[in-house]
Amino acid sequence: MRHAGLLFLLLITSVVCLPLGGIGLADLTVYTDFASFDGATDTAIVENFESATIPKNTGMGSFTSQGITYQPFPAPLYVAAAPHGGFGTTPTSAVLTGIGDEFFQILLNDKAAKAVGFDVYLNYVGSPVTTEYYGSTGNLLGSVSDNRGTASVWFLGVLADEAIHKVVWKTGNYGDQLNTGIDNLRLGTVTSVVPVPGAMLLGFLGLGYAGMRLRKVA
Ligand SMILES: [Ca+2]
Ligand SMILES: [Ca+2]
Repeated sequence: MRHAGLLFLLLITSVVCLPLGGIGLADLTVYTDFASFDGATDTAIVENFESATIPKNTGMGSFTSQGITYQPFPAPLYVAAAPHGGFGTTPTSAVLTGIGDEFFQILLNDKAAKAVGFDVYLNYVGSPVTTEYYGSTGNLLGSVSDNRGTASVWFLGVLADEAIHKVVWKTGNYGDQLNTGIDNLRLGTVTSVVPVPGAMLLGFLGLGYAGMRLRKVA
């Protein structure tokens, strides 16, 4: 399959915060367009933050929805009902963000999955959002620094060699006024891995990686 230059896959492996003891690095494959991610996975949206059981425009501590737990560090979580200002691109539906700088983690619990994706909202400031992906023992599988700007709602999807149990979303600098956030969290399985055309778009898309290497596709 072909996706005209927008497709690239990367393996990223963490170079920081790994536990001692010779545990092998797990590989992450990163997608920035949904069509390519969808071609390599079988996933479904498990959370769109629209449910009436999720309060809107209200500071919240931890909450659980659809078996998934959302925890702030420590500033309150906030599900912004649309339309809501502060994002680079104004959401058209409810989006998970935070009061103050957005810094939260998502515990997938018994929905841990090898394929995880979501929509990404960034802000005007241009400070990157870092997402981190953890395995069953709290092992860091990899991280992505996302600084694609405000031109769109972006997609970010990762595939891992082992189930992802936790996703951490970190941003700082002006998050009290300018929001970042996620929507349409989707989980599922890996069905195939498609070839990598190259990494030339990395700088263009403003993505950074910890310990990047390209995957050789069988
Ligand atoms: Ca939504
Ligand atoms: Ca905020």
